[in-house]
Amino acid sequence: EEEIPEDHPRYQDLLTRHRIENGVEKGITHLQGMHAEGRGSAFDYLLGEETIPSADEAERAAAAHLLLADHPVLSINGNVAALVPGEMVELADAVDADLEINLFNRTPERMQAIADHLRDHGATAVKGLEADARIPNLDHKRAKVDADGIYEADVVVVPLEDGDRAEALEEMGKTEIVIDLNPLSRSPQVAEVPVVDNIIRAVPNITEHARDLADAETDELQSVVEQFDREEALEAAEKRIRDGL
Ligand code: PTJ
Repeated sequence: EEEIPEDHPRYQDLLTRHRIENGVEKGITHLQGMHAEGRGSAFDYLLGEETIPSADEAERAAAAHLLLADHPVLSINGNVAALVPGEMVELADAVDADLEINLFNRTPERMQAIADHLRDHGATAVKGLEADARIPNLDHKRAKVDADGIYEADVVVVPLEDGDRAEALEEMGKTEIVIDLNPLSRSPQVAEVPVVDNIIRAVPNITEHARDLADAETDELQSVVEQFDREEALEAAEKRIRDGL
């Protein structure tokens, strides 16, 4: 990462690619994660590689939801672990959330590598390895979650999530915060809070909003939540991308 000069016009994109490559080499990220990254990168290019105002609003609403939650959980896959391990640990600390590994292509080796990686970045507890509960209406492998983690969570942050799982979690009645650069993808479409932003910008910004709102009264947090309009945010992101073409 030191090799990329920070003033390079595509600095963030190069950094992101580099982290995904490292993740694959370390056995953290699935090969498919490279394709996912390529798709994300194309959308980010069209968004101007910046947090657009509607995404910042979504990030503030996400922070408010997390602070209001009884049991918030942040879901981690192979791309998330490679891109923002320390940032996810910081967010979990800021809003008192659990971290749970949940993989699309689940293998014991990758589960372990990611758990170790998160601990190297300061995580004290990592969920997902028990896998003693199932999300209803989802194929067996994708359905595995911890009974005291995602299964019983009221608010879940699911970055770079596949559509089937996002829908199944929605059906369980959870408040879903989805981070995904493609506003037309099914996951942001079903999310209560769709965050259309690069995860490397989104997560630190949610943490910053959470710190800013840390002393807010419940009323104030609720009004942040209520003022956020998901349809408007999705439309603003789509418009920005179309204008970027
Ligand atoms: O580690 P695993 O086994 O759980 O697998 C994880 C991946 C991401 C490979 C798997 O879930 C997958 O194939 O996902 P998809 O269907 O490719 O969806 C990934 C979504 O994330 C796409 O809509 C991308 O546009 C988006 N995306 C990619 N990189 C970023 C992103 N969104 C935000 N920030 C990014 N850096």
